[in-house]
Amino acid sequence: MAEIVVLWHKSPDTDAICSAIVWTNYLKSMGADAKAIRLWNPNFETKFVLEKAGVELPELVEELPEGQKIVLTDHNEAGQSISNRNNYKIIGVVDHHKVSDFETTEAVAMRVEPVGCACTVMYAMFQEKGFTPDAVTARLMISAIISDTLYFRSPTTTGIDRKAVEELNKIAQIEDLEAYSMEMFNAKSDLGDISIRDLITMDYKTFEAGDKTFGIGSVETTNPDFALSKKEEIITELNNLKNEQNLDFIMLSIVDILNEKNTTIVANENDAQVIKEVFWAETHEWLADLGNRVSRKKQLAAPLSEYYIG
Ligand SMILES: [Mn+2]
Repeated sequence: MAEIVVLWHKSPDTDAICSAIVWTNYLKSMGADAKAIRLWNPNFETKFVLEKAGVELPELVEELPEGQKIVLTDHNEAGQSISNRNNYKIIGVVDHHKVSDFETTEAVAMRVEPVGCACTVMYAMFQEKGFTPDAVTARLMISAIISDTLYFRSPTTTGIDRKAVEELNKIAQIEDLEAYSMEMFNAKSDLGDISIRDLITMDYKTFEAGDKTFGIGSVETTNPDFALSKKEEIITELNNLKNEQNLDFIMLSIVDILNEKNTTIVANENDAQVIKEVFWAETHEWLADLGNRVSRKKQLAAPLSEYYIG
């Protein structure tokens, strides 16, 4: 195993995987012996991005040696990370999420910024070191930013994300970014014969707030009807997952990327009540119209955390 292993998070999205590969390239260009490994498989959008970039998926690894030095990208919370994380030595984090239940025994190189994408944070760090990413690395960073910000539609988007894409594309030279973003979103929406459990957990995170734990899945798609047509099965599976994971609340948001609209599948009466209190939204036939709340981090997880912390 390499000296430093770079890890993405559970239910990885394009930023998780691209940021881990990008950061591995960064560490290597600093002379470090680093390697990204695969603990969880990519979604259809990320597969498309890697294929287009001509980048191989990192090697699948089931277990790491005890005491392995690890770097986390696009996450810091334990629940989203490799299990038994305390058996390893976290030496670095590059992220753009809230910091929570994060504890180390030694100092760690931690960089967290409130921008739209982990790759945007990395771009700033490249610049500070005077490193210019190669064309493939630049392409991965652009793809991650497009994915996380829904091509600048999400309210998590900052001017820094836009600037990063503009500058990175001088290197990557993607001819039509808008068209490329559509190809990415269509790839993500082409769910084929995916199982209901995979549909829910493909882009799924659990959060701790006070003494409560809740789960939020998100299906970002250009074809919301596909997931909505499976509502009944999804409700059953949401309740199963809620029981298995001992959650206080669960929801699955079907996010229509192009129309910036969130229709959320509600699993039971209890969760409908929470949705009413937190988002002021009524549930009809197990669906709640959550309007333009397309960002899980900013518009779903944050108000739910606030609600549970009180
Ligand atoms: Mn991200």
